[in-house]
Amino acid sequence: MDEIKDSVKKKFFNNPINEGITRKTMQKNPLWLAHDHCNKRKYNLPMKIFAYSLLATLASSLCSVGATDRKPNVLLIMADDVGLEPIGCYGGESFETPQVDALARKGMRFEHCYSMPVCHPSRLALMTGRYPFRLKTGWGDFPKEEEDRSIGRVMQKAGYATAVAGKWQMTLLKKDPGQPGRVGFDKWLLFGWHEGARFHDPFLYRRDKPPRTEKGSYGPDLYADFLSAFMESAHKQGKPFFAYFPMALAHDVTDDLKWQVPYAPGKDRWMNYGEMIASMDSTVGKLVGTLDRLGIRKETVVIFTGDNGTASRSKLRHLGKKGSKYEYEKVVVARKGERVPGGKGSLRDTGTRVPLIVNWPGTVKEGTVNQDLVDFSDWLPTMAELAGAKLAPDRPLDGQSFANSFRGNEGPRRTYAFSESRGKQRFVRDQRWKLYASGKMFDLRQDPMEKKALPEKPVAKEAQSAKARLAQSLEKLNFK
Ligand SMILES: [Ca+2]
Repeated sequence: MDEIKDSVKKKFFNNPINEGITRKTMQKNPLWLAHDHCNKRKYNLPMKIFAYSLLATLASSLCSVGATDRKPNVLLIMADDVGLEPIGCYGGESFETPQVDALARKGMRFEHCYSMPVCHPSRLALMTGRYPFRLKTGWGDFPKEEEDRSIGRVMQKAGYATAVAGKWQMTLLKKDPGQPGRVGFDKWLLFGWHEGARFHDPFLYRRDKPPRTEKGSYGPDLYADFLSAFMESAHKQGKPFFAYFPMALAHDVTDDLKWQVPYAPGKDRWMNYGEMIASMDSTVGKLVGTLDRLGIRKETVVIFTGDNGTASRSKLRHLGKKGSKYEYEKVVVARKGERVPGGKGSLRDTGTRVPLIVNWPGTVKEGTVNQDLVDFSDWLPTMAELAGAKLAPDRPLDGQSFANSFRGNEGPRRTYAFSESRGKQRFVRDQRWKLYASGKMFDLRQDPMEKKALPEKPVAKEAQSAKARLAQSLEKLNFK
């Protein structure tokens, strides 16, 4: 007993929190004696005070371990073909996006997140933490050697329950239906790429079940319900979760099927872009509602982004075999007083500048706007940092975690963001200047639509030094 008391005392006095309390001061305390109810022995009060203090110290240190070291849940929502223009909190005026705006109002909105200009390469970068040109993979492939090191596997190895729903587009699932499992997802509900409908009567793949058409169902409802059920089940099991939601919305219907996928019920056409944005927004609200209901907002990081810029047109109707196969609507969206045509596919801002909102009540400061640079190779290292996962040291990543940016911590920040198109066009940029691998440079503050490149040797000193710096970044990327 005395030995235990001695070791407890030692711990107590060694704890910096109890600095200033000495054995002497305790002994001199007149309230020395008190009754110990457990042992029915006479104990001194200072001893009791010290025992309580010790308990409090232990409890507080346990609480702080819980608060700082607990792995947060992550809900990563990536809308399809949604740039800045359709989103209200980014100045969008054509549509209402109250659910996404609420995430920004209660969280942080980034002004400078850059994706690849189209779906597949953005997903490659997100899954691997590397730029697509390094992966030497064809359109629609995912390199085998990256499977075990992908974002899903990183989270899974860190003890997370993992699930994905919506659009996969890493491979053709009809040829390789088990691939989502190999890249680290425990569960999935995914529409086949060029294999069937994604919205009404969707054709869907699940783990361990043959794919099937869900007659009478609306895909986005099924994807959201699936992820809601997954989050609830992981929460009940006491496991942190990684719910990855590459949405079907607001990309138009798939375009290369020999038959016509169903129109929206009661309509003689598919949903138009505005209807898809409204559905996208309410689907986001549905998932956030699940987190509210479970009471786990403070332990869940909700992230909203887009995989590339707004599409320039959206399919409305099937026209049969004669003439043009489809009727399209042109997508032009009002933002900050201007009418902006969708720029998906282009390396301009309208193709690559995407929304990024991080909402984490109690950790991310409410209503903040962040000017740090983020690009699509940053997802994997950011998730790894949140999960406390160690990445293999032999693995060179292009990405770097931006967790410090939303946690409000000091630490290194990106000095440039990178994007590439399917051809050989590539750029590096910062918040103001953009340099293409071709040598063309733009001042985006003056010329956001890149109408006129700066002279080869820019006149302003600031532009000259920006060009030298960005050229060095391009050089370091070492294209081969
Ligand atoms: Ca897309």
